[in-house]
Amino acid sequence: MKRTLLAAASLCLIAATQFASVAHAADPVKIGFLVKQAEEPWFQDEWRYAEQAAKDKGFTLVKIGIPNGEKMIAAIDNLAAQKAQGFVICAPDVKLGKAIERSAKRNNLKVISVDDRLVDGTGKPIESIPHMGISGYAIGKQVGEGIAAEVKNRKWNVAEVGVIRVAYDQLPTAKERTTGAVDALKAAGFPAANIVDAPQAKTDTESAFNAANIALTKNARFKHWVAVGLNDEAVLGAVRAAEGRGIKADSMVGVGIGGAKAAENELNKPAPTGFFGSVMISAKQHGYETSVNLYNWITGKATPPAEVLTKGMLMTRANQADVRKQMGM
Ligand code: FCA
Repeated sequence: MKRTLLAAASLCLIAATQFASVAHAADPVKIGFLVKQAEEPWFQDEWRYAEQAAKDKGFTLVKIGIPNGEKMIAAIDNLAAQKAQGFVICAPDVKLGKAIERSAKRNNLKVISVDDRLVDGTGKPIESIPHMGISGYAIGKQVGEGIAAEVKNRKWNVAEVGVIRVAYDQLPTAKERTTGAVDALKAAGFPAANIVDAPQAKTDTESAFNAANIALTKNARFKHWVAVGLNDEAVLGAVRAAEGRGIKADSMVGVGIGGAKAAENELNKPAPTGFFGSVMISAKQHGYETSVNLYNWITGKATPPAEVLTKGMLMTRANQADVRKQMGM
């Protein structure tokens, strides 16, 4: 009798375990999409395309802005409490990489990074976290080449042109981008002595404006200016600061990186400004593909590629419709 009961009990246990695993497989997929600067048009676009992926694949997307480390950890814990299975993240500071890895592990969540590659305590990329970012140096070079071509077109003497590099060197992708831009300008004949660093405290327009203002005040000797930075906001800040000092569209060539709403608004103002163009990058690829990669990983369909680096295209007033079309935006 005892034995029959035991056997029955273990059968129940097996059935229960099987039921549990089936139920688990059928759990609705929920993923988080965490971004450092939710108000920035680039991140709004990423979210929009991630929503599209959620619709196409039938999962739930939870969008959370994480302006600092504390909010980020709270968001990850919150996702776990909501029974999410993973998240895509652009962290407020890439040095939080190890903390992210730990809290994802603790909560049994899969994680993919987007835009900004996470690093460990020694500054090395964390290879175990799949990543999609832009090819920063190559895209920076496109910025520099675009500016150099326009400066040539305007027949400016490069010796009289100041280069504002709105800098945010603590973020590796930012440093790669502006280094690529400056290298291309140097290769086009711009004197190294004309490059003026303007370090920004944050990666938004206001911080870039403040940084550029100081740089312009200290370097009144130049006749013309060009500006580079990690994103459109950085270059817009420099353009606005220049305008404030009477340096307008005929004396400034700024080229940003991004091509989202901020650039679109600027390039469609009735009169041209010093914001000459932007290297458009693909918010669609970054938002849509990272989400689908994570979905496929969670559902056991495929492991995500370890690293994907995406390309950009120079967009100006002259070719913007065509670039948007070619980038599928
Ligand atoms: C970084 C920048 C953003 C955007 C993104 C692709 O996260 O801060 O503005 O350029 O890379």
